[in-house]
Amino acid sequence: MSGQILPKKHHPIAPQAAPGTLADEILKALMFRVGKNASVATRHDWLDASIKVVRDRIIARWIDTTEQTYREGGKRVYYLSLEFLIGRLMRDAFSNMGMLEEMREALASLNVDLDVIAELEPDAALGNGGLGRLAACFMESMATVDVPAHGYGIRYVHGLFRQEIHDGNQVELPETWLEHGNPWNFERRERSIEIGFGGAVEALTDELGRPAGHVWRPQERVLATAYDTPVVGWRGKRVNTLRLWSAIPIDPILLDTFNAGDHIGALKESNKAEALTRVLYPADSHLAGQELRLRQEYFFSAASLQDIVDRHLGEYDDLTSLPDKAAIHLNDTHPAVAVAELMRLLLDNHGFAFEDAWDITRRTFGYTNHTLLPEALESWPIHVFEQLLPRHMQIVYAINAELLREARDKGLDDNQIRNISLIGEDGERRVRMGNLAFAGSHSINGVSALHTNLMKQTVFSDFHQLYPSRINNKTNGITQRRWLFQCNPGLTDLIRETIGDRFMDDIGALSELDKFADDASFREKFAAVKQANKERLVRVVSERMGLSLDPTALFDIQVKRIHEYKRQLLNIIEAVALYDQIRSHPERDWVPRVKFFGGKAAPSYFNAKKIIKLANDVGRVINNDPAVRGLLKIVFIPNYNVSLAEVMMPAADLSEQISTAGMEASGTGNMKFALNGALTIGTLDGANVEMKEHVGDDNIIIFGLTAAEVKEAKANGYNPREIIESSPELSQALSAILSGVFSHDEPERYRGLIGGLYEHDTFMCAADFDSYADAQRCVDDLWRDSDDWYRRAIHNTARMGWFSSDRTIRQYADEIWNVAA
Ligand code: NBG
Repeated sequence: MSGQILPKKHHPIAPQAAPGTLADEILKALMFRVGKNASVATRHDWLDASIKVVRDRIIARWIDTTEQTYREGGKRVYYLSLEFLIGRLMRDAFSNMGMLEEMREALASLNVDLDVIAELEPDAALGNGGLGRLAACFMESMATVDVPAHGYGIRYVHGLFRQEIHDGNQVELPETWLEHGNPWNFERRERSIEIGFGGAVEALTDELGRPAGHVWRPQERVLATAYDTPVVGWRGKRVNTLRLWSAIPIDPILLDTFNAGDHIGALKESNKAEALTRVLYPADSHLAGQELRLRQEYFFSAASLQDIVDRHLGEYDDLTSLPDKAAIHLNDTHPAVAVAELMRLLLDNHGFAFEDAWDITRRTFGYTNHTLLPEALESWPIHVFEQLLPRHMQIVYAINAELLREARDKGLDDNQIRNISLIGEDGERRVRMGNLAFAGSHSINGVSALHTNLMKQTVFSDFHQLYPSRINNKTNGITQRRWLFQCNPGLTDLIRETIGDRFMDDIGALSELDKFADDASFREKFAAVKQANKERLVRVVSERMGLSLDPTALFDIQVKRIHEYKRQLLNIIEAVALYDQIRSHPERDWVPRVKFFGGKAAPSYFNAKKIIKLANDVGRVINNDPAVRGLLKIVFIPNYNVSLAEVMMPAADLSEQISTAGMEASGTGNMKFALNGALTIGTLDGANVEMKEHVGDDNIIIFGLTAAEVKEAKANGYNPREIIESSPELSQALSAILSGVFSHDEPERYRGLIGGLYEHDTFMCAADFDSYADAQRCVDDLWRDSDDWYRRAIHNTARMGWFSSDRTIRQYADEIWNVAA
């Protein structure tokens, strides 16, 4: 609850500030824009007033940059994404405007602690995980490297659910980030766009009875209203716009129905419209499948395209020049229907011939693929698609005819043609959104070198043969402003003291830190910063969970969505094996470790929820066993989100990036940890491969099968039972779990999850177990030599500059969008 900063009786006189100072501005904002006097202001009021003071300066730049973009007439980037996992914005904005310290002091002079009010800002969780957070990092980097860009998405009323753990189980509760309003949002009622669904298509003829195009007559309509958030780049250079759409009914109330006495029925339309943008689908790398999801996808894609087209026509005569002035980017297949929508606008509203429309479309769109997991590849049953978007269905067929003709001309065989078709014919006929996105784009990129290569060999191999120059790689990145400067001020200050400020504008200069790895006094300071960050995490765990932890132990962290391919299970099984070893060999010199887990499971993902329960069960037993003497602790921190990540990344000694090779497209948490000086234990998967190249083989701990070996093992009849039986440690750990050591109340609880590993270990936990356990003991050895450990940790920080999203965005700008950066 928002309390008062000071109890009223001690505070009869409001704090004063000299005229013209920042503190005075804050007081004025409190008075005239929040409507409160300092003596009665709540913490939320102070937060609101502080944001408004800085916001004014941002708006001034926002208007400047917008005018400048219009004046220069350059190309703009439009980043379409169903998810933007932005988290809190205050620190980001203050810091990028260079006002963080000034604001801190001004507030302190008014007896307000900036860190305390910062905690009250809601964490905008309009995304699930890596894909949504990447979009947020990209927005900040585009503003920083001066790319004129708009992000387009949905303003969900409820973002990703809040997770509580009750008795070891995940419980999902609604997230209400808009409860106190949102000072970063500007509602643009004037920018309301009508979006249609359903209905029928009319084929027109001219006076001589010849075909003259089509009109779609939708049966349902809703309005998309824009909410804009300014996105400030580093040093406030450029301010771009994140435009999120909200659905509102065209007729808020059906008065006739109401007057006839049906009060609930009168609100039917209104409820239906509002349901569209009410919740974010909580599925990560998994197909949501429901019609409402397709409605969301079309709703925001269509609104965004209308906006883009209107802006273009406000400046240019017609849409022929669209590809020269607009680069529209599809963040995964979620907005892929935009390809058909642009075709519809060009054909039906602007009279283009099919070939010309198709040429404009393909030159305008780019598409990023973020996963190869078959269960995540979106497709829609023809009847669902057709009923909701009848005109788009016709257009998809027309595009498909053209595509398949081209493929046949180029000599692709029947099987290949089946694979590239926009319509899947196995079983129920479905529209394949990945194929639509591919066909409609001039560039298709993967998110790490390995993932891009696998894309060429697997999902898009036939497309790759047809269009060999379209697939390219853009390895992901993270913004160092949030993921170093803001979340780790201690380390940032130490780096500045050591190598100066240059790295803050040119992250490449971070490499100057490398040589300090051999400087004992620097290592000591680096270690002290890490220690302080670990203590901060210890405080958070103590406050939230009432657990006390030893901050000198090795902090081993795996935080990310819970997914079988990410193999939290492998980590837990190894912890169980270690537990057994500690009990059997108490005389050995065990390294004290705390294993942290955090992450949300999709509400319908049964096994992922079991994994959460297992982590909690195992933790309860180990943490309370006196024989362990506190040498091993297992902590599952509830409700992992961006704000918690900001505390955890700087506090890690060891980062767990242990997915089955070939399955994690890139990963970005891996980058955040390493930048903050954690060593990675990981497989050769996703961007880990490139991280190894950058930080050096000695500074990362790699284990397990490679992607090629996983494929080969599977092809050769992988037999997990055999492997389990030949590994005493693994067998023992699995038997312990199966026999109910961690689930006395329900001994059979893990029969499915663990018992299943013997028969079909899809994610190769058994195959990689011994190698993983060896790697963990190797980590223990490294940790024992603390000088050596920190030497490696420093190399990690110093060599991670390449993984900045500024680098990624410059590559997109240069190689895909063709805009200056
Ligand atoms: C995720 C991948 C991650 C990757 C992010 C960002 C989806 C569909 N994909 O490995 O699983 O880092 O995208 O590219 O969420």
